[in-house]
Amino acid sequence: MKRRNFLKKASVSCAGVVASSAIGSCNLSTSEKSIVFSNLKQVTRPIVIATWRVAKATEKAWEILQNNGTALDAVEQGCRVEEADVKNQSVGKGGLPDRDGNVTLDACIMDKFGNYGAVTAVQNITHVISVARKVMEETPHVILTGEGAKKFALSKGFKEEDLLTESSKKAWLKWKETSLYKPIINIENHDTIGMLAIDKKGDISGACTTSGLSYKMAGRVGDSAIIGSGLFIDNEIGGATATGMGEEVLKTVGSFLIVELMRQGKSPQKACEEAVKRVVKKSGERYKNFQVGFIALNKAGETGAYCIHEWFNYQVYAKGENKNYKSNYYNKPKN
Ligand code: SD4
Repeated sequence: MKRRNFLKKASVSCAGVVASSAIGSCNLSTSEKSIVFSNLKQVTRPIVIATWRVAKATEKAWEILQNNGTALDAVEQGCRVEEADVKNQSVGKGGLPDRDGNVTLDACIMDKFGNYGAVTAVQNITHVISVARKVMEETPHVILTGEGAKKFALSKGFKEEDLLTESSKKAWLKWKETSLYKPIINIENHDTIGMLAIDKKGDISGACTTSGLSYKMAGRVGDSAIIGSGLFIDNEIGGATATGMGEEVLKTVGSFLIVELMRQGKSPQKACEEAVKRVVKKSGERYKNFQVGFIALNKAGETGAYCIHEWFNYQVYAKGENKNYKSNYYNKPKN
């Protein structure tokens, strides 16, 4: 029988929907009753998954989930860990600057209701993920950009800070010697954090925060803050988030694509693979020179990850264990 034929919708009986000891009996939340699950043999929750090696961020998120916190609080707080870490040169304070030497940040967040908030091209504010959440919860808008986003952040009590650390400044000055704009796969543009979590109630949320591509043109905005591209959440299905060359993710609306593929019955793994193949196909030969990686999580707590080139990895905190995994990848030598 084809996998698709296993799909169960809201109307099926409880016994048909959950065969998991993790959930126990038939006490399904409203959102779970309308879920299209691809595989319900086992339901894992809470769970958090994030791009790259971000053990401290997933640990923070897990702590919140374990204490009955919401997935939304977990992903926000998890992302803040990387934003504050000056050693991470792709996120928050310490991020590599644009070609003019300015650190500009993009971030977005989505909750279980499908609400979305984002900020783009923000300078001098470290915790842009929290500003994005405030845009979502305290304004009639979904995206604020540049000076307007900063003004909003300051009005909400966020602190103005210099985000360019000595080591990022040094790297920028070195880059300026040649000013060659050639993003190097997995090196310069590494470590944007995209995080997805399911809480004890079974609700999913996601967040994504980045300083974007290093030495980008001033004003450039990538995928990370854009709904459907860098992040997408549907509480009936699951979520997905992206890392790598934002222009390519934007052109394929990769995270939305993955959630829609899961809706059609694909596992998170198969959905990530198909999205990467879509990016590759659309790019002709160019894919050889850029990296794109996706992670996904469905409502049953199944995870998936796939990327174009080797060396993308991701962090999962589930069943009390915080582990890093190497992602499978597309660009393998063909015999
Ligand atoms: C961007 N997708 O701005 C981001 C960069 C990234 O790890 O993911 N870096 O295009």
